[in-house]
Amino acid sequence: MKTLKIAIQKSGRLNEKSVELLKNCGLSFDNYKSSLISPVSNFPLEILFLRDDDIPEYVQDGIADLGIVGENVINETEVDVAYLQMLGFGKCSLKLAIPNNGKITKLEDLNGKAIATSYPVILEKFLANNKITADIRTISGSVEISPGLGLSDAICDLVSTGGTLKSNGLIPFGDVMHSQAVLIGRKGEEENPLIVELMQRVQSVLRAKETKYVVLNIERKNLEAIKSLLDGIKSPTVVPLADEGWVAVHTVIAEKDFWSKISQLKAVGAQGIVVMPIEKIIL
Ligand code: PRT
Ligand code: ZN
Repeated sequence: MKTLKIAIQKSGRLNEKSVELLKNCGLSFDNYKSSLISPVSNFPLEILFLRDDDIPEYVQDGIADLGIVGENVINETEVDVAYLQMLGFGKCSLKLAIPNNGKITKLEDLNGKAIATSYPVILEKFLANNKITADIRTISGSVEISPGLGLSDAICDLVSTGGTLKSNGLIPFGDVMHSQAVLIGRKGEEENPLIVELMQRVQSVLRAKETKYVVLNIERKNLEAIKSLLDGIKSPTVVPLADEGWVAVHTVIAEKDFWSKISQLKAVGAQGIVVMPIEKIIL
């Protein structure tokens, strides 16, 4: 079977998490910063390390079969690729931002203004959808300093913590798009058995990330109360303890509900709660 190629960012914000995801999928490869391509020793796959901007086109054109890249880059390059899996990292928003001087107060105030961005394609569509005509100034980096230099009246840039906007005296002024890293492939190739196998591995890693394994002790008489609180993979595993009145309950809990679930479990008498990370969940 033909060896697959997956393109990931060579260095930058998505590199570490992309490598970690592939390693957690059980793929064994060297992550040398100097190499552009790294063979996987235990799966028919090669990893291409690229600038993120090139990844969508490489996948669309078939140079790579798969890629991991931010949705913002996919939209900006206007490629036609299949979204195989949202990956939940690299989260950010493409936002409009303005100087805090009160000159712009509503979206229509951007008419006739200059907006600096590295995302002219996305911004142009957003402005057209909102019937705004502005002068888009494309800048490849340090967009946030352009209002201060008098180069623009507003900016449109990626924001995660908001710290960069704040330190440049800018305030967020509306979301253009939300973005996160996504695993992409070529359209029509989704049934390739190697891609299917890899997708199963990716999904089992993501599922495990979203859950914790929990073991707790409870008096047998409180077991029903606890069962109704738990929505594990199937019904929880119940193991008798040496003391006949007590049992140990093993289950998984969704990370997002974790703290509220733990207090509910304690409220119905759970004791000795042990929480462990899960490596993979294969359904
Ligand atoms: O070299 P290469 O071209 O591969 O990398 P790059 O420099 O183009 O991209 P990189 O590594 O900066 O970002 C890769 C991807 O990470 C982006 O395409 C987004 O999908 C995602 N991402 C997530 C971000 C951010 N968060 C982010 N905060 N990309 C950039 N930023 C920048 C933003 O441009 C601004 O300068 O961080 C600054 C704002 O951050 P806060 O935390 O101060 O708000
Ligand atoms: Zn880039």
